[in-house]
Amino acid sequence: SQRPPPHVAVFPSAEMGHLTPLLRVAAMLVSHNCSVTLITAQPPVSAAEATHITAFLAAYPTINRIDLQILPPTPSDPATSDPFVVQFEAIIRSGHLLTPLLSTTSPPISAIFSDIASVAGVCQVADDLDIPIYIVSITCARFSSFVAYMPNLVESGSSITMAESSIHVPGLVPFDISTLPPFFFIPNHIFTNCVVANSRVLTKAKGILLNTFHSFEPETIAAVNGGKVIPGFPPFLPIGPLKPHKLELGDRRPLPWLDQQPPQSVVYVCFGSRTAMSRDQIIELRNGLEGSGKQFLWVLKSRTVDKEDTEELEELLGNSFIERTKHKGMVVKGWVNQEEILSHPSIGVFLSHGGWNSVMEAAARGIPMLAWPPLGDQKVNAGVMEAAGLGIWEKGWGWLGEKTVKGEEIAEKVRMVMSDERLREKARKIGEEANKAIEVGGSSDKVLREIIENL
Ligand code: BUP
Repeated sequence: SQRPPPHVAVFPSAEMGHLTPLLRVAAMLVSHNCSVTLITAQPPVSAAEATHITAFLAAYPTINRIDLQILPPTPSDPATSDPFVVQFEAIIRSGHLLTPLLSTTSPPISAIFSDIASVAGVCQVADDLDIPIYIVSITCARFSSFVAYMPNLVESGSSITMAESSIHVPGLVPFDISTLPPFFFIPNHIFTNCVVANSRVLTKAKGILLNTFHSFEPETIAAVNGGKVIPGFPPFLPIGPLKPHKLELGDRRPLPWLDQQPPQSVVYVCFGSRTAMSRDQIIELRNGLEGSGKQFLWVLKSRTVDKEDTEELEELLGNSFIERTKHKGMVVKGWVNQEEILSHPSIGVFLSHGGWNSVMEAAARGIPMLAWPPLGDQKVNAGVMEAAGLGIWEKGWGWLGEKTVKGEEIAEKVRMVMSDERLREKARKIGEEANKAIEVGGSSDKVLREIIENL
């Protein structure tokens, strides 16, 4: 007799960089005939999260929805004013509220797929319901391994000691401390506390799904799965690059403009959904893009949360720049469909913050990158991206925001990366490997099928 299809509860935490891969995993489960319930933490921080959840559920009408009203934030922590960090902490604290919501569904939930950022809050739910928990990591295998090893590194107060210039994790190339997020070294930082709480429960998972593919990070995946990092640790399950879900969201104006540009002629500039650049750096980047002489498409953000990002382009860039460069470049504020843009033949290079979704989206299309990481896992991501051969990370620029990088330097680097034919060829090959991995019978496809069979 045929088994009923598995019913998977998928639970994203906060931020577009987390919501996006979790929604993609949900869509992949649906395409493999699973029943899916999407748990949404309410209220979300950004307008982008709210619109994407609504549009996603409309596009996938078979997906069931459960809203989790999260507990109020803890009284403001002086260590952070970042609303996304406040949300991560509140979601973890609210995780146990899921047990009654998930115990009454029909058919019963057969597994939870939890965002790595909220797993400390939901692992108890999996125990209560006696179902397996899978974790979806939103970063590269290398940073995921570091996080997995963190309980061995932290002192009381959850911070890492900065005793040496690099940190050794068994089985892996050492981590230079300058590449790790500075908040890892601050005692009792609210976000580090969350990361450590999550990392302490990772061993409860059946496996850790990763938006990467085997040939992009072969050594790290082999080290973890060979038990060299943490003996007996749940397997890393590389299933990426995650396939885009079908959502027609975002400003469509760049597309007709891109249609008019020659192949591989445009620098696409986007620093992710939550990186606000200082006024000074915006002006230098503006000068750098103009000075490079290349065509550019720039998605500009000046605030962390999109709802507050209300300054007009003219205010930020000046009228004369917009007038002068109107045939050379396009600047937009607000959400674009990045996947669609990266798929356009006119894109030559992606100047990016190195958010892991962005790296995988570039890899899937063989687009060379120039990385300039502002925070979190992004320096480690940039290092992985560069080591794989997909692009360049200009380490001398430091964390984006740490100092103001001059326009001339940016212009020079952009010209250099745009004219690097060897890099372009290498990136093209990576694109081929990425697509092979997700084809039927490819490494990522096989891993995904196995996960679903085991549900
Ligand atoms: Br901005 C922007 N359109 O306008 P990352 C982003 N994206 O489609 P982040 C758009 O959001 P973290 C836009 O394609 C990617 O899938 C983009 O994720 C998409 O960076 C996602 O690249 C952004 O991981 O997240 O948002 O900074 O802080 O978690 O790295």
